[in-house]
Amino acid sequence: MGSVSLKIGDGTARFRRATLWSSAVNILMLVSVVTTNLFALYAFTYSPKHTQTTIHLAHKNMSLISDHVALIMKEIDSSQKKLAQMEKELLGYESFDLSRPNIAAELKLFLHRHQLPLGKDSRTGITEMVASVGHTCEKSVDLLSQYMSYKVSGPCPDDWSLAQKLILRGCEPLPRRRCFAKSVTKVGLSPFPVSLWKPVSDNIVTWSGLGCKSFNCLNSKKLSRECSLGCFKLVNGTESQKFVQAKSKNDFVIDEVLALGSGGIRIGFDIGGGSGSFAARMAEKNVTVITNTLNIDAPFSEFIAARGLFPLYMSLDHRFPFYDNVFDLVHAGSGLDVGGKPEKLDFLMFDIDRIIRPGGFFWLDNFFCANDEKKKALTRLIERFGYKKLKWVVGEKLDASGSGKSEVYLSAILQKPVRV
Ligand SMILES: *[C@@H]1O[C@H](CO)[C@@H](O)[C@H](O)[C@H]1NC(C)=O
Ligand SMILES: *[C@@H]1O[C@H](CO)[C@@H](O)[C@H](O)[C@H]1NC(C)=O
Ligand SMILES: CC(=O)N[C@H]1CO[C@H](CO)[C@@H](O)[C@@H]1O
Repeated sequence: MGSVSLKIGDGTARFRRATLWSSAVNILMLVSVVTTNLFALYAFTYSPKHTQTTIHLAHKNMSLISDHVALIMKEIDSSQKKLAQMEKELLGYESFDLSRPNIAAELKLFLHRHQLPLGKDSRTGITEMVASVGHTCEKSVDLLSQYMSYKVSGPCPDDWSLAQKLILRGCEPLPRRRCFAKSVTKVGLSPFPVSLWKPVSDNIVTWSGLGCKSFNCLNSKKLSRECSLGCFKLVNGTESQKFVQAKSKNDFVIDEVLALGSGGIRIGFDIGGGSGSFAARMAEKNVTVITNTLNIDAPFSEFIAARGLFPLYMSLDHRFPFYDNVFDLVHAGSGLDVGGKPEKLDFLMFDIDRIIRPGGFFWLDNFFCANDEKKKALTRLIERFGYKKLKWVVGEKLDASGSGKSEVYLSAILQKPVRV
């Protein structure tokens, strides 16, 4: 059991291993079910061949049967324990095995449990301090060890893309490190609010690990639905028209949405916010918006920060680090499409609901529904939350690639109800 290899090669290998493991679990389950049934059959059809048995013998037979049953129960119990153990290992819930070879010393040090000097803490009830690190990190322990190999108090390796790779594999939060992250001189930052629409210099961001080495290059790329062709072009492009000019009936403008909130919209959270223009337009209305982004194929975080806006570097697999009912508005587009099982979107939607205050808005902005079925599923999900539909627009647009196919988009302004 302890032989589960955590060495991660390419994704394919990992997938194959996962499949093998789950087949192993299935086979084990099957075998245990079959054996159990055979035992049971044997036990219950087990009858004396000679009919003129004495009560004494019958008793003996009875006790034999109960011995058998006890044996079966023991078997089942141990199979269940084995299964639970395998499941634990599959999910990566086992705690880190720090005795393995090639574990970075810094990782050991960071993860080491420290007994509280004064014993049990009366307020929290804990007796030892544990370092906060995503349990899924265990599945990428080799990459993690690489990440934790550095010189203490020296410069960190230039490895932000390794860190992001770990995050995308669910290793979040990452462990802390004791080295100095690579820094770039931020020359030419403008004061707020001029900074909101001032082009950002190529020189103030780290380009290592990225295909493009300039914003010009990025502007010619279709990075995502939120950032396609020119999302870093702040002047004379389409980026500056977003949220102030409606290009289709699916586009709502900020003034119109704020008017629905009659002055109560002051703080917001933008999910998958591209280069931060939603937050920029909101800032002009004195609404503070935090933009959630990772640096996938582009230095989004640095760009947003250079505009004088707040980037939150976190994947959508992570519970939002905000308290319940705090935001007046949450804005999200196709970035919400997390894929996988429907429950995955469920978990995300419940977390979004959690952070919106009663009466606050959820602005679903041009959510791309690959097909009608997906639109229906999303609609059903939203309706479960009992939001008031202040606006609800299903639109079709021609596929941007020019294939002539039309695509379905959903935009809505939903108001969270007061639940008692
Ligand atoms: C934007 O367009 C105006 C007028 O067409 C031009 O004067 C200006 O130089 C352009 N700015 C940039 C950054 O391209
Ligand atoms: C934003 O706040 C400033 C300072 O209080 C004020 O002068 C300005 O009119 C406000 N802008 C909007 C759009 O409310
Ligand atoms: C296994 C066993 O001991 N079976 C006994 C059950 O009872 C009959 C008599 O009724 C014996 O002949 C069997 O040997």
